[in-house]
Amino acid sequence: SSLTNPIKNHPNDQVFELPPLAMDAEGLSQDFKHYYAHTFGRDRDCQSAYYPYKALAITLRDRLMERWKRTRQAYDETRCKRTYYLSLEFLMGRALSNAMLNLDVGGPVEKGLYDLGLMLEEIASNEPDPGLGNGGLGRLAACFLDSCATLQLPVRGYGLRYEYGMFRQLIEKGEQVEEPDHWLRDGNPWELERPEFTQRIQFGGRTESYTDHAGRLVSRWVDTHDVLAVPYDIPVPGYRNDTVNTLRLWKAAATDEFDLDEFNAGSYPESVAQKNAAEHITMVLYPNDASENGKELRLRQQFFLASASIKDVLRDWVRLHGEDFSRFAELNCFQLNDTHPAVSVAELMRQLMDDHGLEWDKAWEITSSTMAYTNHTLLPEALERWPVRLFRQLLPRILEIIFEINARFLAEVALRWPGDNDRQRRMSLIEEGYEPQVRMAYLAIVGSFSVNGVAALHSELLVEGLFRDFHELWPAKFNNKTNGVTPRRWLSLCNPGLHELLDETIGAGWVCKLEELAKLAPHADDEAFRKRWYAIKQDNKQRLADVVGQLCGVEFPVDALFDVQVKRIHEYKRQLLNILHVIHLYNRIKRGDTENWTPRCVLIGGKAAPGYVMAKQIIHLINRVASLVNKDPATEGFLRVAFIPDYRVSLMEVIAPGTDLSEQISTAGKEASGTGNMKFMMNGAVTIGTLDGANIEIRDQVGEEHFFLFGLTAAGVESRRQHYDPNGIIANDPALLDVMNLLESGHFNQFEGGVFDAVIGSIRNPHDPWMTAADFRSYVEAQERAAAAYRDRDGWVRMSILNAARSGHFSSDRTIAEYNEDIWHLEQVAPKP
Ligand code: T68
Repeated sequence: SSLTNPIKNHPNDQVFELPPLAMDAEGLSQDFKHYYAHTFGRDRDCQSAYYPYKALAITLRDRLMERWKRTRQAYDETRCKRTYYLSLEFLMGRALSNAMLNLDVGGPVEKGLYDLGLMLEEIASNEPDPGLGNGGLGRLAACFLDSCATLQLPVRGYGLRYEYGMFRQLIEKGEQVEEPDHWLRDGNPWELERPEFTQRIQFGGRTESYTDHAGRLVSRWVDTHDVLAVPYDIPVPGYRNDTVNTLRLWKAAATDEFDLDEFNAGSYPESVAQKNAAEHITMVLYPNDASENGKELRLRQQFFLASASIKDVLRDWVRLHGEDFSRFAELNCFQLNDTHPAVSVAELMRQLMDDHGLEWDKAWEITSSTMAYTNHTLLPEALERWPVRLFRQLLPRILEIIFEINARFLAEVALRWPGDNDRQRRMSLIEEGYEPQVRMAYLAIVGSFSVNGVAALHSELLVEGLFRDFHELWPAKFNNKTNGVTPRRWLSLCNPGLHELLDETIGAGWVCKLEELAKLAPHADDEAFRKRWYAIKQDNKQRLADVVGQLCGVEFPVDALFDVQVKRIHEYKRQLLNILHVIHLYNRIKRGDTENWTPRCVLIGGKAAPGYVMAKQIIHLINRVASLVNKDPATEGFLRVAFIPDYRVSLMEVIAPGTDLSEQISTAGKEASGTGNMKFMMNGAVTIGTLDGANIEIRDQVGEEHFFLFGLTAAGVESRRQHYDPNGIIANDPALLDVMNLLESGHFNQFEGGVFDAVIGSIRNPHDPWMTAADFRSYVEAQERAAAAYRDRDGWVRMSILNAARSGHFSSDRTIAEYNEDIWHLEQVAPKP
């Protein structure tokens, strides 16, 4: 538009001079009433429970808004270094109670509403739980943003504003059914649309060479089909420190141009319909947590995020520093959350060269000292490879740049290992073959100055295996950053009872210095303290039991051991091993082998990728076992089993505090880190687990006597593979044989012949990559130790306290401090008062 903003041209800042907003009960409830009645125009007759929530959300957002502006100004004025966290997923969870906690207005809000005759909890329950992520990787990004704001680090998240988040999971006849999650249907009070920062993103077209003004022969990208990227900003408040950082999510929108050829050919509707395709880019989150299916739309999403975010950063750079990029690398860092945004390496090169006129060497120096890459998996099926053909068609200019990066990189390899052609082939960014592919992890490594894994074991396995050649070439690039979770959401918010006891016992400092939980340890010997700890746990178990009752129709008595496994359903995570143990317990009950029995309630939850047949079969099996066990009168008082549908962030907020035993039972070497394990530990659950991912560090912290260890080690798994004989194992283990007999006789699928054949068959397969049978015996024994330990109530409570006390290391504040110390090197910047 040719009009300029009259406020911008106004000679003074009067317009922005507003008194700070009230933070007391009276002022808050005034605003609440104002928004409810005046802004949304509702009254007592309003049928929808959503508007009170919305009015409260806006009331709080106003308080964030003033701090948000001051934070932005502080970052601009100090010209500080910044980091951009690029992720296809941000699994933020609900924002309202988090905003109240961080603004420190929980008490006043509750009182203000109470004085109006309203219950805060009831209002807050109407907030949808945004599911813009699959699982651990997306939730980690959310915990990291929380810690960055709390540590006052200038970090901005960049992601996609999916219209539909993670699907909603229903269980029908024991099977998973997916339903679309239209979470934006009623609007989102936490987002601020910023159309003025819209970017134009190129796709398709072709490249052509031309001679630039300096006489250089250069390439350019032409005849493209462009899509607009419109940013929506979400505030990320720090804990009681006036910092509010930004999560910027891009929405795809069509340009208003028409395809003139089609238009002139008279196919107006077709020409307009094309626009529709553009908007599909941010329509839906891909629901795969551990495999890439090579869909074109997914690559479009990845490039769309990379291109829009980098353009946004470069525009800001030019605004503050002009076209001089000499200090760009010194003042900017991109952290790539897995390879999903790895195309950023080539896109930053492209923008620096094609849009800002830099030469290759200068652009490469900047790119390769600005990008940092975090790996989240060792599973080969999760490693991204994109067909060269797809790149050529969708991103021809980017492919040219990748080829050039590869040529220069391979020249470096040849210099270091002359004549080692096999190494060249192994390390090439392009995997040759019938369908040549771009190896995204290699692009990320070559283009980054830092590569990290997410737990000590994981980072070791990376440099010994998958990235061995690269580690040999650049050992200093590789490092570990063990994951963490935010103690604000995962202790303070989700466990108010414990929160209060902690404050009273060790002071309130633990919220931002979680190591201080160590001060709890001596209290484990204090009987009165243990009593209170136990009482809080029992209350939390009741809260969980109520939810299980509502959602599963299964009664969980709170004096039983609450044994919980919640996470995405995947063969490597071995929910199947868990259910084999349940069947074993059932078999014992039926045989009358119940002496010294510990009553147990087993809860399992998690989503299967819609195309993952085995995972869906596992869910089906769990549900069949659950209904048979629960309805058998023999199990009364001994065993209950439930599958909780639609596992998500807001459910975990009830589950973690109410759990006694945390199941972390992946095949060793397969779970990169795990983060649910940390949430459980913080809330006083004891872990039963393998030596995998961060379990190892959890056990190191809490001490082996307070952790139920079982199973092969990662090295043991690999050496066992050669001569793995599950059928021999089954034949020699009467308990496992009984379990297999029950399964194979169709006991759990009486009227559904064969439905579990694949899953049952996998246990007997000598090539079973997850080696479920190998760990069965040792798992059952660890479960027996756990059950015996639970019967000693005092001993268990002591263990529970020590687990929480030793969980300080797993705060994402510690993780982020390490990222900053070793990779980002940001200064803390506080907004002016
Ligand atoms: C998880 N990865 C790891 N991936 O499995 C877990 N993948 O061990 C780790 O604790 C966590 O990352 C955080 O580091 C994932 O969650 C995905 O969700 C994913 C999504 C798309 C494609 C591939």
